[in-house]
Amino acid sequence: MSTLSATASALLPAQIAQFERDGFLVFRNMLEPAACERMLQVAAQQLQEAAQPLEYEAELGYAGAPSSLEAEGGRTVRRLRGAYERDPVFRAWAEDPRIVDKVQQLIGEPVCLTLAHHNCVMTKHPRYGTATGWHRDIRYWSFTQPDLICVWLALGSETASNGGLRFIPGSHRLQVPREQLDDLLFLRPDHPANQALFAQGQAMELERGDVVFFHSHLFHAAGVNTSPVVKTSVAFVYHGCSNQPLPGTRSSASPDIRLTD
Ligand SMILES: O=C(O)CCC(=O)C(=O)O
Repeated sequence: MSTLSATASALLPAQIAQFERDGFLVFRNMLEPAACERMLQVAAQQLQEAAQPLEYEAELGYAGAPSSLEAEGGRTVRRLRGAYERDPVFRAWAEDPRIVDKVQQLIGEPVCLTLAHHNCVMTKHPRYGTATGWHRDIRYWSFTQPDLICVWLALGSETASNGGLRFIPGSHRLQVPREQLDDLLFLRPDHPANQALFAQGQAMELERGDVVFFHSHLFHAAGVNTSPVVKTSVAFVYHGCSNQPLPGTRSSASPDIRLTD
């Protein structure tokens, strides 16, 4: 049985119940402004240098993305990948006991960090940054159990107008028939049965230093950035150490970092 470190980061039973019910939990002002500022500076510098590994909007190919890397806006970055190894400030955040202790309580066992996907600084650019349809993040991973937790840190204000996240509370517990999803596992915008789900979507309003924990089965989406400023967030994903990546998948091809005993 692993123990929580002696920090003031334990969750209340009501918070655990809220996560189980809604599939997400928001913590206001969790990271200090100076650390957020340092991360923003590093991200801006590495964007400027186009420091690899990067993921471009053109590679994702969502609606409205540049048609190729050579097209106008083709080098618009979606993710600064490999955040854990980009700079100590990101690694320290990924391993921050305030996160790890909470994840451990939510999943009830020792915590591992997967570097297989997310593990990134997410940017949403005013031009060429695209909206993301309703999806579950579990599409990115292959684990024994579909129970991973994304920890999303806002480095600035995130609202509906700059492409902030939207969640469908409780949707992590829904069984959704395959026909309501498209080939990439997005909820089909035109499917009649999805309309009631979309109507339940709630915009997350985050400020610098706010953190949201959400379950990998929670349906979420995000819009475009109509502000003049790049929206920048940090996303790491955790799982219980007994929940192992499936052999031969992308999830098992990247390191998994054990963060608790
Ligand atoms: O910022 C966005 O557009 C959504 C990000 C997201 O949900 C994802 O990449 O899985």
